Amino acid sequence: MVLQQAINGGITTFQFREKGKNALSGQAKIELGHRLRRICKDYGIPFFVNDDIEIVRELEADGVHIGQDDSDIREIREMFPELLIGLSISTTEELHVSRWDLADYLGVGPVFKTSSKDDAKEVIGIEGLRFIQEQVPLPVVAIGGIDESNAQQVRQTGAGVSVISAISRSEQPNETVKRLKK
Ligand code: TZP
Ligand code: MG
Repeated sequence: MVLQQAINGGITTFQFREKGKNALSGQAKIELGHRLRRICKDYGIPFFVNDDIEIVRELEADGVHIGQDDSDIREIREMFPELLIGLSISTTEELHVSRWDLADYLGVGPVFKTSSKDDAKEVIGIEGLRFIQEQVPLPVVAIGGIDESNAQQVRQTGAGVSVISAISRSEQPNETVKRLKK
């Protein structure tokens, strides 16, 4: 399975993001979450839940990641004072209207063109990524269209790298992760 192979390749964090077309819901989603959570626990990989605060406790998540249109970060911080919280930021405007100071890290992008998110905002490029990094004293994890051809460029900014399709669609996720980290 992809997660197991990605762990073998050296991923350092996993986010459970079961959404979009053909996504599981209800009990099936929770069951999948438990399976993935188990694997992460076995390998000491921090497990984050995307958006769905209802399943955070049940899956004993280490963190929650929310976007601009999800629950208010103030509520999330109150509900989960002990968890890590990530907040998505796509533009400087979003920074200005967000309580990013309540987050532990920012997810910034899309840095490059992506086909994994239907409602992705405009591509910000490496320059946009750097610009947002300069404005906040928080760790930044870059997202959007990151693959083997551009991961190094992203890492040079000091940002972390988060990836969906380059790993999940790879025939050899293990090798892909190794190359992404080179
Ligand atoms: N947020 C901004 S772009 C994106 C998300 C969730 C999708 C990233 O997926 P991929 O396949 O790595 O481009
Ligand atoms: Mg979201």
